[in-house]
Amino acid sequence: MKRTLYIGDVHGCADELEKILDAFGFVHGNDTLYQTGDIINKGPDMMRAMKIVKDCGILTVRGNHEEHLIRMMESPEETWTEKQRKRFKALSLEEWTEIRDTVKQWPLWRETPHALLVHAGLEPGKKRIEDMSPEVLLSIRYWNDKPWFKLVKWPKLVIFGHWAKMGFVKEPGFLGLDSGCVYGKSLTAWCPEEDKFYKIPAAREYTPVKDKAKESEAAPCKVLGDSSPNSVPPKTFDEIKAKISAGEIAPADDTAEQANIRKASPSISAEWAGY
Ligand SMILES: [Mn+2]
Repeated sequence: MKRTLYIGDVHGCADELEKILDAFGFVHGNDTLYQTGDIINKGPDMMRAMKIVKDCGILTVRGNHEEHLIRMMESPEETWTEKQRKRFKALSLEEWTEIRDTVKQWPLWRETPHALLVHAGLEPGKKRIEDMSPEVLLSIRYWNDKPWFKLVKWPKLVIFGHWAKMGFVKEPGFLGLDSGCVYGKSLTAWCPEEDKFYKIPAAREYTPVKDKAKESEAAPCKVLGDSSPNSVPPKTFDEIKAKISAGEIAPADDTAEQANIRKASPSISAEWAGY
């Protein structure tokens, strides 16, 4: 029997990725592997995780971490944030270039025989995925303070990752596979032919769950301009989210579409502004 496996977010957890393929009994040339994106960053061995993706022909989608890498490497080094510089030191330029060239080939979503596969989720209120903003597809969690999948009706099963804090999600029409392997929880995968879940516990906590507020202290605001020049610049992630929600911070070339995203999900705008 030909089988399929949908694998959650890996973040460099190459051992757990290998183990889940073993547990599944992956047969090269017979079985099809899909994955929810975010193969890189945070974890112990992203080069090996990338090699497994390549060797096993895993069909991935682009995650926010892959997209951030592409955009960062295409922008001048002096515009990089401290966080980006720190991350970049994990590998050599040659290795990053190899990864960048690979992940550029990964699509934002895939239509599969069983599902629509996307890294973070879908934009509520839109019928066609082609009309949705890439930043939303790559980063959405909450939309007007509700989980996005509570606000979306889709004709096909939607398989996604990205939301480690929410963890494994199984709701009618939606399957969330990021169960936080890199945070010491587990790597999860689903086989539709067997209707079976595979779960590999993380060998350890590779990265502590991040405190965005701390990380963002004094982070420069790269993209969004502050429309109230006398105000105190925001220092924490919560502060910038509040300012974005209130419309106090907006890019000069604002569009109605961007304004809608900022209002409904300020954390998406904050993330893509470099926070
Ligand atoms: Mn992600």
